[in-house]
Amino acid sequence: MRHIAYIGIGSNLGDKVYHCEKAISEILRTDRHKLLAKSSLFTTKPVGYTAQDSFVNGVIKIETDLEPLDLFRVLKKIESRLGRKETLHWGPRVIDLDILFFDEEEIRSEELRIPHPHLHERQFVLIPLVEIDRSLIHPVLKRSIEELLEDLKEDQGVEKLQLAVENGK
Ligand code: PH2
Ligand code: MG
Ligand code: MG
Repeated sequence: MRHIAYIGIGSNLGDKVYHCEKAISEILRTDRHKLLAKSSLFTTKPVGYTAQDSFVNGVIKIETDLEPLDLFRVLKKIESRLGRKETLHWGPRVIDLDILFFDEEEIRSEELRIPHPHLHERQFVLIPLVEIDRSLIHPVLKRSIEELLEDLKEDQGVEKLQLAVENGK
């Protein structure tokens, strides 16, 4: 069975852009996933635990033949291969790979929650998502990504990264 998954990518340690790009290429190394869309990368102020460095965040949309728990485990393996250590909850990390949506499924197990329970509160997720699919409907909240973003009035400090290589410079 083919499924559609959206994956949130974040890093706030070391070469953050490199870690995000490396994670994306690791995800795509198998023929079990196909890249359907990739957002820009953004520099973002830390949300939650704020006494930490800024993040680089982005989102990809993939087609996958894995089931949610298997995809989750593959992402955890890639996180640890890239050097992620379990430290503070919401603390600094080399790489964080979160399943945001998986088809229209709702999953609430101890190990995994889909849709990601905080995505609708976070501009660092919604702004990249809007680039990919602004009319995507959150299957639990029944609102579009664009509407969820409009609901967040405060400025959470999300800025598009300008990469020199984008212009061939
Ligand atoms: N991830 C967190 C907590 N806070 N803040 C930003 N800006 N970006 C993140 O990816 C992030 C965060 C927990 O996963
Ligand atoms: Mg996260
Ligand atoms: Mg995570």
